[in-house]
Amino acid sequence: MHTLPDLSYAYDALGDYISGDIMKLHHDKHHQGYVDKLNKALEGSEYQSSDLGTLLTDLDTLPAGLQTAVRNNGGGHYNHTLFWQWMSPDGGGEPTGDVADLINTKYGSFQNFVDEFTTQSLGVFGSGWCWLMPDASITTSPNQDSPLMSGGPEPLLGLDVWEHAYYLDYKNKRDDYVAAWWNVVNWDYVAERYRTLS
Ligand code: MN3
Repeated sequence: MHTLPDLSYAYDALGDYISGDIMKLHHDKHHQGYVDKLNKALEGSEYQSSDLGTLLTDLDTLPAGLQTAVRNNGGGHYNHTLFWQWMSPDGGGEPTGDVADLINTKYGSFQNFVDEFTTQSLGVFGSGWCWLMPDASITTSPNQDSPLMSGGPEPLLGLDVWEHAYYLDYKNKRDDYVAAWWNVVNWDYVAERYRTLS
């Protein structure tokens, strides 16, 4: 059984950047929905206790009848579990150390990176995610797809650009949401991932 992880901070801890109303809806309803539908899809199958990352990496080898449910709901569970950790009430600012070096080497400056990541986030048509990968490249995925599904490594950082992530606070203004999100990015967690993934 897959379970919904608790947030490590209060629903309203991200202040005006992302409201408690959004966090509660996003975590308790949307993420819970992915977990419930994933469990329901896997019920009675031999994949019931399989590791989620393995299911996503090996998506193509699953029975055809399971692939869509695991792609959408397993991907949703996986992406959101990371997303809560990519934000923190103590977040924002700029990365330091190895992550700063990685970004500066590729983009010249932190601001250039922010501009490029923002541009790609705004360019996602409909619902999806924007990712910073361990090689410093920026990629996007539609829906709840994860870089794992295309055989890629795990992302260092990701941003949910589904409307459910911002509509209550920002209506249709994804650009305002992305601009606000930089103020809560948990660079300590990104650094921890970089140490283990690279
Ligand atoms: Mn979401």
